Amino acid sequence: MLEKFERYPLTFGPTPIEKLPRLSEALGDKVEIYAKREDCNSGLAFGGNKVRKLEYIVPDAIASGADTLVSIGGVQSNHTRQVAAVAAKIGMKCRLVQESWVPFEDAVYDRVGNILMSRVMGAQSEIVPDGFDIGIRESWERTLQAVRDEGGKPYGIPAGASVHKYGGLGFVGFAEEVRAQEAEMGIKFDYVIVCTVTGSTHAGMLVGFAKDGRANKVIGIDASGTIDQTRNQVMEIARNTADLVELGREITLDDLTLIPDYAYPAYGIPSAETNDAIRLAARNEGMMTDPVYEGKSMQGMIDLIRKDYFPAGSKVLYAHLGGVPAINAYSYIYRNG
Ligand code: 1AC
Repeated sequence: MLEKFERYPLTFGPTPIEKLPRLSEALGDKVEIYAKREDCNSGLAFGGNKVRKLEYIVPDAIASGADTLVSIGGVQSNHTRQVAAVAAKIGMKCRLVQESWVPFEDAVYDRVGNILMSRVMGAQSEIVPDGFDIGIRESWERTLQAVRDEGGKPYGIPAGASVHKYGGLGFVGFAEEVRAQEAEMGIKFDYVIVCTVTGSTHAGMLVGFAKDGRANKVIGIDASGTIDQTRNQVMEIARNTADLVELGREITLDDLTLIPDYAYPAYGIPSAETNDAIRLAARNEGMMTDPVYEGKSMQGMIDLIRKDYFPAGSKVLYAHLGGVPAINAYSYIYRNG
């Protein structure tokens, strides 16, 4: 589906799929759980799902003649950390707008984890007071203009690389990769679990799996807490991506499965159940997830298994998108494990 698009390799190659037998057993062996490890996809500052997306965006950035990547996210944004790493790798400057998306005040929230790495990699990171919003932001547009005013040539990458014309392509590639791995493994996944916030990871998967009739088997676990905006954004990106890859059919709301039940109490704040899910995966599989994204999709998957959402014997693929560096900013919660 992606042959006609230029790709700048930033990942190690296809990400591993591993079986999680102890987590499956801890949940009663009702389903077989596997994880596809996007968190181990690259040597660029711990990698993660945005690197896969940026592989299809970087050729456009280079072709534009830009000298500075300008992006945006929360203070502990994984996305901005990955943009900083990619900028360093391709020899561009990097300006990051870090909005105050999360009302959380760990003493070192703005000094560790993602933002620490972005700074070490040379990105100029500016913390601004604006609250959570997954859309196009004035703060980002101001920084694009500031780079121009200083004589630079900016290339804008919106939050999560999502509302970028090529933002969905990387995860169309994920679906194609899964199909190839299924053929090698001699199995087929019945469901894919993904954390959904800015939308292009879910949208890309939805389009990629639409090709074999599994679009609505991609189960998005909303972690934004702004479900209407996230739903609209996923649909818009999916439709744009379907046009780009010439899917050959309309994307409709029936293709979208997006579950709002696990985003509480707010974006970026883990519930007691999120923390239990993080510990269960860590203690049974040594697999770390974070309090903002993957802990919430882990919580959603665990709860859906417990509630028998999946027919017995289903093969469930948990897409581990990365994001663990943020856990350092929540150290007080996990001080005793
Ligand atoms: C929200 C895009 C997002 C991040 O890490 O900044 N996942």
